[in-house]
Amino acid sequence: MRCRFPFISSIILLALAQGSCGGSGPTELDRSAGSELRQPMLAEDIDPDPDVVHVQLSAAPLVVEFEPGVPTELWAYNGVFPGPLIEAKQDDRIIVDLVNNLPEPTTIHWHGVRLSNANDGTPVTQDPVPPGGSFTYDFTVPDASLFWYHPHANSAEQVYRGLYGPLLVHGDDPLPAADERVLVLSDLELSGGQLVLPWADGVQQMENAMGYLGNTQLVNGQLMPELKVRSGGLERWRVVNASGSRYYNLALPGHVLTMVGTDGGLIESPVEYSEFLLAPGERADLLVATDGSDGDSTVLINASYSIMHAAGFMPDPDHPLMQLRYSGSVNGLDRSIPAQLATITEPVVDAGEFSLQFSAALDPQPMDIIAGTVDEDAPINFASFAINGRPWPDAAEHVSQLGTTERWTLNNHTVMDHPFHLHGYRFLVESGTDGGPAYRGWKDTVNVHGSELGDHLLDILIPFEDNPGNWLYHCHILRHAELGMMAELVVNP
Ligand SMILES: [Cu+2]
Repeated sequence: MRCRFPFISSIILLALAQGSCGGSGPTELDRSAGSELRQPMLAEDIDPDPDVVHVQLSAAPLVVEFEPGVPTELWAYNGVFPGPLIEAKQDDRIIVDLVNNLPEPTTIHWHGVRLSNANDGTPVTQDPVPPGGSFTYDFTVPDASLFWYHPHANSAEQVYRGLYGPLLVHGDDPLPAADERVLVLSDLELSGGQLVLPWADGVQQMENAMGYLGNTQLVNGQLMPELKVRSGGLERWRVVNASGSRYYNLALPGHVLTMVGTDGGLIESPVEYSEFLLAPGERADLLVATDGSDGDSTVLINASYSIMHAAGFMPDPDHPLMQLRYSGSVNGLDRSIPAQLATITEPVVDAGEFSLQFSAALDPQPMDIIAGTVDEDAPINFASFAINGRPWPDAAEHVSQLGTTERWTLNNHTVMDHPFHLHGYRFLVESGTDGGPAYRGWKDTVNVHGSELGDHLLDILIPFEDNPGNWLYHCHILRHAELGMMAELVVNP
């Protein structure tokens, strides 16, 4: 057994308790409400080279219990849910042997990693791995941040069933020492302890519109876990929204969430939030000064937000995610956060401008329902979602040239939000209908708000610095991507 980083002590303790860093077989861990927050199991590195992380991932069905004695079947990696935490250092080489023990083909996409094209895990880079088959991914990680991995084959279903895990790449940073946690946010629909399969009853228009939203919101696969924090302490939360549909609008009453990093690493300067919105696929690096008194408790909530907010309906109510309990204290901790965290140089646009429009073919149009010109009880037919008017796989491919920088205008011509995700490259948000970005940092996923007026624009700058090949960009509400809101980018060498 060998653990690379003695960095999150609770991971190590948990791994030791299990007798292995990697973990295999069904987990017996308590997932019911009120259990102590666990860290994702650390993936075992089988390569002794300090600059190579070699792990094995087996995708297979897994039975877990959210209520004692009530089995729930998920799909998971290495018998743990969420999948194991892969830890590496910036510029490490990562080798992953995927074995598919699922009843259908799968792949792994390394969300946010600027990697060589053949390792992107999509239908334009590889044939899906059949049941019983295997595939080895081999790439380097040039950026320090929290990334994540998930299938890119039948992904709305496979992610919903539980196939995702975190990939944390460490680098130098100027932040004060803190109690670090990886928080994987996701949701499932449970009924009587059974996983509800939203697609099982044929076409479900609500699921097509909103994605597969679950009634059970989880942190690291746990229901309303408890996290003990210290008075006078500093928490650092590396958060990923691994839900294929749900937005998380994080709020911790009485506390400020200080954002220091986003998808691709540290942002230029810290930004304070009372509510922090994380769209599907996005990550955040958040610092929280814990200044309560011993015995206090507070609840991290997913505060009310609706991806249909532009249309003024279907708000999500507040939902509790995690209990924080003050236990013990620490004095004199240096919690000062530098005013400048990173230097981010804006790339100069020297190639074409590309306008990209998200649209949805709906009948009737929600605007007509709101305007009262059609019966509000009329069934809405969500026929397809599209980029530039043509649903995947019929969408036109966009061709770019390696070594250039392009400005893309993301135009959301629907009333609902869509999280835009670009594979293989990072981008800066330049400006939007709402004004400039709230922070400067490298993104691979960004929420494009819906608009009551039918258009919402966001300009992003994309330097095509490396890794020519065939890439995808799509909405990260995975059901929308499946229904056509996805297209291909070809970067020529
Ligand atoms: Cu979408």
